[in-house]
Amino acid sequence: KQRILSGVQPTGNLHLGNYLGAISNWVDLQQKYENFFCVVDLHAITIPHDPKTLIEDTYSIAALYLACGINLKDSTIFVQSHVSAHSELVWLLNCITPLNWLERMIQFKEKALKQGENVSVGLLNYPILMAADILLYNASYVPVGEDQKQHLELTRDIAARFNSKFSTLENPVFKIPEPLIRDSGARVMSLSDGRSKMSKSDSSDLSRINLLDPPDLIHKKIKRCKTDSAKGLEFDNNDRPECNNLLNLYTLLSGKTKQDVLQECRDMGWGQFKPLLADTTIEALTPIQEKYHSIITDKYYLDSVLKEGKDKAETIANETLSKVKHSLGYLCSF
Ligand code: AQP
Repeated sequence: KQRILSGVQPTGNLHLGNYLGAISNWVDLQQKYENFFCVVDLHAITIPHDPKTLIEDTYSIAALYLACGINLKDSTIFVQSHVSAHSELVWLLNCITPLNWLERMIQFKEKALKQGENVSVGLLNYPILMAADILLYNASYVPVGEDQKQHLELTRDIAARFNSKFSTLENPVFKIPEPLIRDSGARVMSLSDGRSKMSKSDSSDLSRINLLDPPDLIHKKIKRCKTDSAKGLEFDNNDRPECNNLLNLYTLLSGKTKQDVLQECRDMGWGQFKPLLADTTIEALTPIQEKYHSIITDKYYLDSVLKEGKDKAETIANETLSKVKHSLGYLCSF
Protein backbone atom coordinates (compact mmCIF):
# COMPACT_ATOMS: atom_id res chain seq x y z
CA LYS A 1 0.00 0.00 0.00
CA GLN A 2 1.13 3.55 -0.65
CA ARG A 3 1.66 5.74 2.38
CA ILE A 4 -0.14 8.84 3.63
CA LEU A 5 1.11 11.34 6.19
CA SER A 6 -0.72 14.30 7.62
CA GLY A 7 -1.11 16.15 10.91
CA VAL A 8 -2.79 18.86 12.94
CA GLN A 9 -1.23 21.25 15.45
CA PRO A 10 -2.29 21.02 19.11
CA THR A 11 -3.05 24.73 19.20
CA GLY A 12 -6.56 25.08 20.57
CA ASN A 13 -9.90 23.81 19.40
CA LEU A 14 -10.29 22.03 16.09
CA HIS A 15 -12.97 23.57 13.92
CA LEU A 16 -15.12 22.51 10.99
CA GLY A 17 -12.40 23.64 8.56
CA ASN A 18 -9.85 21.26 10.09
CA TYR A 19 -12.47 18.50 10.06
CA LEU A 20 -13.91 18.93 6.56
CA GLY A 21 -10.62 20.00 4.92
CA ALA A 22 -8.39 17.40 6.53
CA ILE A 23 -9.54 14.84 9.10
CA SER A 24 -12.74 13.65 7.42
CA ASN A 25 -10.71 13.17 4.24
CA TRP A 26 -8.19 11.04 6.16
CA VAL A 27 -11.06 8.91 7.44
CA ASP A 28 -12.45 8.43 3.93
CA LEU A 29 -9.03 7.47 2.54
CA GLN A 30 -7.65 5.36 5.34
CA GLN A 31 -8.56 1.90 4.07
CA LYS A 32 -6.89 2.50 0.74
CA TYR A 33 -3.50 3.52 2.16
CA GLU A 34 -1.03 2.92 4.98
CA ASN A 35 -1.57 6.01 7.12
CA PHE A 36 0.48 8.03 9.59
CA PHE A 37 -1.33 10.80 11.45
CA CYS A 38 0.78 12.99 13.60
CA VAL A 39 0.00 15.49 16.35
CA VAL A 40 2.45 18.17 15.23
CA ASP A 41 3.47 19.59 18.59
CA LEU A 42 6.84 20.89 17.32
CA HIS A 43 4.94 23.07 14.88
CA ALA A 44 2.73 24.27 17.72
CA ILE A 45 5.56 26.28 19.31
CA THR A 46 6.35 28.27 16.17
CA ILE A 47 3.86 30.81 17.54
CA PRO A 48 3.77 31.87 21.22
CA HIS A 49 2.28 28.96 23.21
CA ASP A 50 1.28 28.15 26.77
CA PRO A 51 3.27 25.22 28.23
CA LYS A 52 0.45 24.65 30.73
CA THR A 53 -2.01 23.61 28.01
CA LEU A 54 0.24 21.79 25.53
CA ILE A 55 -0.10 18.32 27.11
CA GLU A 56 -3.91 18.51 27.30
CA ASP A 57 -4.11 19.89 23.76
CA THR A 58 -1.90 17.04 22.52
CA TYR A 59 -4.15 14.40 24.12
CA SER A 60 -7.18 16.25 22.81
CA ILE A 61 -6.04 16.11 19.17
CA ALA A 62 -5.17 12.41 19.45
CA ALA A 63 -8.60 11.70 21.01
CA LEU A 64 -10.29 13.72 18.26
CA TYR A 65 -8.51 11.72 15.55
CA LEU A 66 -9.98 8.56 17.07
CA ALA A 67 -13.40 10.13 17.70
CA CYS A 68 -13.63 11.32 14.09
CA GLY A 69 -13.09 7.75 12.87
CA ILE A 70 -9.36 7.15 12.45
CA ASN A 71 -8.93 3.44 13.18
CA LEU A 72 -5.77 1.82 14.49
CA LYS A 73 -5.99 -1.11 12.10
CA ASP A 74 -5.33 1.10 9.07
CA SER A 75 -3.62 4.07 10.70
CA THR A 76 -0.84 4.99 13.11
CA ILE A 77 -1.30 7.96 15.43
CA PHE A 78 1.77 9.49 17.05
CA VAL A 79 3.19 12.69 18.52
CA GLN A 80 5.78 14.50 16.40
CA SER A 81 8.14 15.38 19.30
CA HIS A 82 8.28 11.70 20.34
CA VAL A 83 10.21 10.88 17.17
CA SER A 84 13.43 12.86 17.37
CA ALA A 85 14.24 12.22 13.71
CA HIS A 86 11.84 15.07 12.83
CA SER A 87 14.00 17.61 14.68
CA GLU A 88 17.19 16.16 13.26
CA LEU A 89 16.05 16.07 9.64
CA VAL A 90 14.78 19.63 9.80
CA TRP A 91 18.31 20.83 10.51
CA LEU A 92 19.76 18.90 7.59
CA LEU A 93 17.06 20.24 5.27
CA ASN A 94 17.54 23.78 6.61
CA CYS A 95 21.07 23.69 5.29
CA ILE A 96 20.09 22.80 1.74
CA THR A 97 17.05 25.09 1.41
CA PRO A 98 17.54 28.60 -0.01
CA LEU A 99 16.29 31.31 2.37
CA ASN A 100 14.24 33.03 -0.33
CA TRP A 101 12.13 29.89 -0.82
CA LEU A 102 10.87 30.37 2.74
CA GLU A 103 10.50 34.12 2.60
CA ARG A 104 7.91 33.87 -0.15
CA MET A 105 5.58 31.56 1.81
CA ILE A 106 2.20 33.28 2.09
CA GLN A 107 1.38 31.82 5.51
CA PHE A 108 4.69 33.07 6.92
CA LYS A 109 4.09 36.54 5.54
CA GLU A 110 0.57 36.67 6.98
CA LYS A 111 1.50 35.32 10.41
CA ALA A 112 4.70 37.37 10.63
CA LEU A 113 2.69 40.48 9.92
CA LYS A 114 0.43 39.73 12.91
CA GLN A 115 3.36 39.07 15.26
CA GLY A 116 5.61 41.96 14.29
CA GLU A 117 9.00 41.88 16.01
CA ASN A 118 8.19 38.73 18.01
CA VAL A 119 8.15 36.51 14.96
CA SER A 120 10.44 33.51 15.54
CA VAL A 121 12.90 31.80 13.23
CA GLY A 122 10.80 28.69 13.91
CA LEU A 123 7.85 30.28 12.13
CA LEU A 124 10.00 30.86 9.06
CA ASN A 125 11.17 27.24 9.27
CA TYR A 126 7.66 25.84 9.73
CA PRO A 127 7.42 24.52 6.13
CA ILE A 128 10.83 22.82 6.35
CA LEU A 129 9.68 20.97 9.46
CA MET A 130 6.58 19.99 7.50
CA ALA A 131 8.83 18.74 4.70
CA ALA A 132 10.80 16.68 7.23
CA ASP A 133 7.55 15.17 8.61
CA ILE A 134 6.46 14.04 5.17
CA LEU A 135 9.79 12.96 3.70
CA LEU A 136 10.79 10.84 6.72
CA TYR A 137 7.91 8.46 5.95
CA ASN A 138 8.33 8.33 2.15
CA ALA A 139 4.72 9.43 1.98
CA SER A 140 3.16 9.26 -1.48
CA TYR A 141 0.23 11.48 -0.55
CA VAL A 142 -0.48 14.28 1.90
CA PRO A 143 -4.18 15.06 2.46
CA VAL A 144 -4.47 18.70 3.55
CA GLY A 145 -6.68 21.75 3.20
CA GLU A 146 -6.12 24.25 0.41
CA ASP A 147 -4.10 26.58 2.70
CA GLN A 148 -1.27 24.02 2.84
CA LYS A 149 -0.86 23.71 -0.92
CA GLN A 150 2.09 26.09 -1.12
CA HIS A 151 3.88 24.28 1.72
CA LEU A 152 3.42 20.99 -0.10
CA GLU A 153 4.96 22.47 -3.23
CA LEU A 154 7.94 23.57 -1.15
CA THR A 155 8.28 20.03 0.25
CA ARG A 156 8.39 18.71 -3.31
CA ASP A 157 11.02 21.30 -4.28
CA ILE A 158 13.19 20.51 -1.25
CA ALA A 159 12.98 16.77 -1.93
CA ALA A 160 13.84 17.24 -5.59
CA ARG A 161 16.78 19.53 -4.74
CA PHE A 162 18.13 17.07 -2.20
CA ASN A 163 17.74 14.13 -4.56
CA SER A 164 19.52 15.90 -7.40
CA LYS A 165 22.40 17.06 -5.20
CA PHE A 166 22.94 14.00 -3.04
CA SER A 167 21.52 10.94 -4.76
CA THR A 168 21.08 9.41 -8.18
CA LEU A 169 18.06 9.34 -10.45
CA GLU A 170 17.90 5.55 -10.14
CA ASN A 171 18.12 5.57 -6.36
CA PRO A 172 16.67 8.81 -4.96
CA VAL A 173 16.73 9.35 -1.19
CA PHE A 174 13.31 10.99 -1.00
CA LYS A 175 9.98 10.11 -2.54
CA ILE A 176 8.32 13.20 -4.05
CA PRO A 177 4.88 13.46 -2.38
CA GLU A 178 1.61 14.59 -3.95
CA PRO A 179 -0.98 16.73 -2.17
CA LEU A 180 -4.50 15.34 -1.82
CA ILE A 181 -6.83 18.31 -1.67
CA ARG A 182 -10.53 17.55 -1.91
CA ASP A 183 -12.85 19.38 -4.29
CA SER A 184 -15.25 20.53 -1.60
CA GLY A 185 -14.37 21.33 2.01
CA ALA A 186 -10.76 22.23 1.21
CA ARG A 187 -11.40 25.83 2.19
CA VAL A 188 -14.12 26.35 4.77
CA MET A 189 -14.71 30.04 5.31
CA SER A 190 -15.22 32.08 8.47
CA LEU A 191 -18.74 32.58 9.84
CA SER A 192 -17.98 36.30 10.20
CA ASP A 193 -16.52 36.86 6.74
CA GLY A 194 -17.10 34.61 3.74
CA ARG A 195 -13.88 35.81 2.13
CA SER A 196 -11.47 34.67 4.89
CA LYS A 197 -10.85 31.12 5.92
CA MET A 198 -12.19 29.64 9.13
CA SER A 199 -9.21 29.70 11.40
CA LYS A 200 -8.15 28.78 14.95
CA SER A 201 -6.26 32.03 15.35
CA ASP A 202 -9.21 34.33 14.56
CA SER A 203 -9.70 36.31 17.76
CA SER A 204 -13.46 35.83 17.61
CA ASP A 205 -14.74 32.38 18.58
CA LEU A 206 -17.99 33.30 16.83
CA SER A 207 -16.14 33.07 13.50
CA ARG A 208 -15.83 29.27 13.70
CA ILE A 209 -17.65 26.16 14.81
CA ASN A 210 -15.40 24.02 16.97
CA LEU A 211 -15.83 20.27 16.89
CA LEU A 212 -16.50 20.26 20.63
CA ASP A 213 -18.99 23.16 20.74
CA PRO A 214 -22.19 22.23 22.62
CA PRO A 215 -25.53 22.38 20.69
CA ASP A 216 -26.73 25.69 22.17
CA LEU A 217 -23.47 27.38 21.20
CA ILE A 218 -23.71 26.01 17.65
CA HIS A 219 -27.25 27.42 17.39
CA LYS A 220 -26.02 30.76 18.70
CA LYS A 221 -23.04 30.96 16.32
CA ILE A 222 -25.10 30.08 13.26
CA LYS A 223 -27.87 32.45 14.29
CA ARG A 224 -25.34 35.29 14.52
CA CYS A 225 -23.22 34.42 11.47
CA LYS A 226 -22.88 36.93 8.67
CA THR A 227 -25.41 36.68 5.83
CA ASP A 228 -26.80 39.03 3.20
CA SER A 229 -30.12 40.51 2.19
CA ALA A 230 -30.49 38.94 -1.27
CA LYS A 231 -33.57 36.80 -1.86
CA GLY A 232 -33.24 33.00 -1.97
CA LEU A 233 -30.07 30.92 -1.54
CA GLU A 234 -27.51 29.99 -4.19
CA PHE A 235 -24.07 28.45 -4.69
CA ASP A 236 -21.09 30.02 -6.43
CA ASN A 237 -22.21 33.65 -6.62
CA ASN A 238 -19.01 35.65 -6.03
CA ASP A 239 -21.01 38.50 -4.60
CA ARG A 240 -22.48 36.17 -1.95
CA PRO A 241 -19.47 34.39 -0.35
CA GLU A 242 -21.30 33.80 2.95
CA CYS A 243 -24.24 32.20 1.19
CA ASN A 244 -21.94 29.90 -0.76
CA ASN A 245 -20.01 28.93 2.38
CA LEU A 246 -23.10 28.14 4.45
CA LEU A 247 -24.68 26.11 1.66
CA ASN A 248 -21.41 24.21 1.21
CA LEU A 249 -21.31 23.48 4.93
CA TYR A 250 -24.86 22.17 4.78
CA THR A 251 -24.02 20.00 1.75
CA LEU A 252 -20.94 18.49 3.37
CA LEU A 253 -22.48 17.93 6.80
CA SER A 254 -25.77 16.51 5.51
CA GLY A 255 -24.08 14.24 2.97
CA LYS A 256 -26.58 15.41 0.33
CA THR A 257 -25.61 16.33 -3.22
CA LYS A 258 -25.23 19.94 -4.27
CA GLN A 259 -28.14 19.44 -6.65
CA ASP A 260 -30.44 18.21 -3.87
CA VAL A 261 -29.39 21.03 -1.57
CA LEU A 262 -30.12 23.60 -4.26
CA GLN A 263 -33.54 22.07 -4.83
CA GLU A 264 -34.28 22.05 -1.12
CA CYS A 265 -32.93 25.49 -0.18
CA ARG A 266 -33.12 27.81 -3.19
CA ASP A 267 -36.36 29.47 -2.02
CA MET A 268 -35.52 29.57 1.68
CA GLY A 269 -34.83 32.69 3.69
CA TRP A 270 -32.10 32.81 6.34
CA GLY A 271 -34.70 32.43 9.10
CA GLN A 272 -35.56 29.00 7.75
CA PHE A 273 -32.10 27.90 6.61
CA LYS A 274 -30.08 28.78 9.71
CA PRO A 275 -31.91 26.44 12.14
CA LEU A 276 -31.67 23.68 9.51
CA LEU A 277 -27.91 24.18 9.23
CA ALA A 278 -27.54 24.30 13.02
CA ASP A 279 -29.50 21.05 13.51
CA THR A 280 -27.54 19.32 10.73
CA THR A 281 -24.23 20.45 12.25
CA ILE A 282 -25.27 19.20 15.70
CA GLU A 283 -26.37 15.88 14.23
CA ALA A 284 -22.99 15.46 12.50
CA LEU A 285 -20.94 16.46 15.55
CA THR A 286 -22.85 14.69 18.34
CA PRO A 287 -21.44 11.18 17.68
CA ILE A 288 -17.90 12.64 17.44
CA GLN A 289 -18.36 14.51 20.72
CA GLU A 290 -19.76 11.44 22.52
CA LYS A 291 -16.86 9.28 21.38
CA TYR A 292 -14.36 12.03 22.24
CA HIS A 293 -15.63 12.38 25.81
CA SER A 294 -15.34 8.65 26.41
CA ILE A 295 -11.76 8.54 25.06
CA ILE A 296 -10.28 11.71 26.57
CA THR A 297 -10.86 10.54 30.14
CA ASP A 298 -8.84 7.36 29.51
CA LYS A 299 -5.27 8.68 29.46
CA TYR A 300 -3.92 5.17 30.02
CA TYR A 301 -5.49 4.08 26.71
CA LEU A 302 -4.32 7.22 24.88
CA ASP A 303 -0.76 6.73 26.18
CA SER A 304 -0.78 3.17 24.88
CA VAL A 305 -2.01 4.32 21.43
CA LEU A 306 0.68 7.01 21.24
CA LYS A 307 3.44 4.70 22.48
CA GLU A 308 2.60 2.11 19.87
CA GLY A 309 2.42 4.87 17.25
CA LYS A 310 5.79 6.23 18.28
CA ASP A 311 7.44 2.80 17.98
CA LYS A 312 6.05 2.23 14.49
CA ALA A 313 6.83 5.74 13.27
CA GLU A 314 10.31 5.79 14.75
CA THR A 315 11.44 2.64 12.96
CA ILE A 316 10.57 4.11 9.55
CA ALA A 317 11.79 7.62 10.35
CA ASN A 318 15.17 6.44 11.64
CA GLU A 319 15.73 4.35 8.55
CA THR A 320 15.16 7.39 6.30
CA LEU A 321 17.31 9.58 8.51
CA SER A 322 20.22 7.11 8.26
CA LYS A 323 19.88 7.14 4.48
CA VAL A 324 19.92 10.95 4.44
CA LYS A 325 22.99 11.17 6.68
CA HIS A 326 24.81 8.56 4.64
CA SER A 327 24.11 10.46 1.42
CA LEU A 328 25.34 13.71 3.00
CA GLY A 329 28.64 12.00 3.85
CA TYR A 330 28.36 11.75 7.63
CA LEU A 331 30.50 9.30 9.58
CA CYS A 332 28.15 6.56 10.80
CA SER A 333 27.32 6.76 14.49
CA PHE A 334 28.93 4.12 16.78
N1 AQP B 1 -10.65 26.75 6.92
C1 AQP B 1 -10.13 25.60 6.54
N2 AQP B 1 -10.73 24.89 5.56
C2 AQP B 1 -10.22 23.68 5.16
N3 AQP B 1 -9.12 23.11 5.73
C3 AQP B 1 -8.51 23.79 6.72
N4 AQP B 1 -7.42 23.51 7.49
C4 AQP B 1 -7.22 24.52 8.36
N5 AQP B 1 -8.15 25.47 8.19
C5 AQP B 1 -8.97 25.05 7.19
C6 AQP B 1 -6.63 22.28 7.38
O1 AQP B 1 -6.58 21.67 8.64
C7 AQP B 1 -5.38 20.92 8.76
C8 AQP B 1 -4.77 21.19 10.09
O2 AQP B 1 -4.07 22.38 10.06
P1 AQP B 1 -3.22 22.98 11.22
O3 AQP B 1 -3.21 22.22 12.44
O4 AQP B 1 -1.93 23.40 10.64
O5 AQP B 1 -4.18 24.09 11.43
P2 AQP B 1 -3.88 25.47 11.87
O6 AQP B 1 -3.07 26.16 10.83
O7 AQP B 1 -3.43 25.45 13.28
O8 AQP B 1 -5.40 25.82 11.82
P3 AQP B 1 -5.92 27.01 11.19
O9 AQP B 1 -7.31 27.18 11.60
O10 AQP B 1 -5.55 26.99 9.75
O11 AQP B 1 -5.10 28.06 12.02
P4 AQP B 1 -4.56 29.42 11.60
O12 AQP B 1 -5.39 29.93 10.48
O13 AQP B 1 -4.71 30.14 12.84
O14 AQP B 1 -3.16 29.14 11.23
C9 AQP B 1 -4.52 21.31 7.57
O15 AQP B 1 -4.57 20.27 6.61
C10 AQP B 1 -5.18 22.55 7.03
O16 AQP B 1 -5.02 22.69 5.64
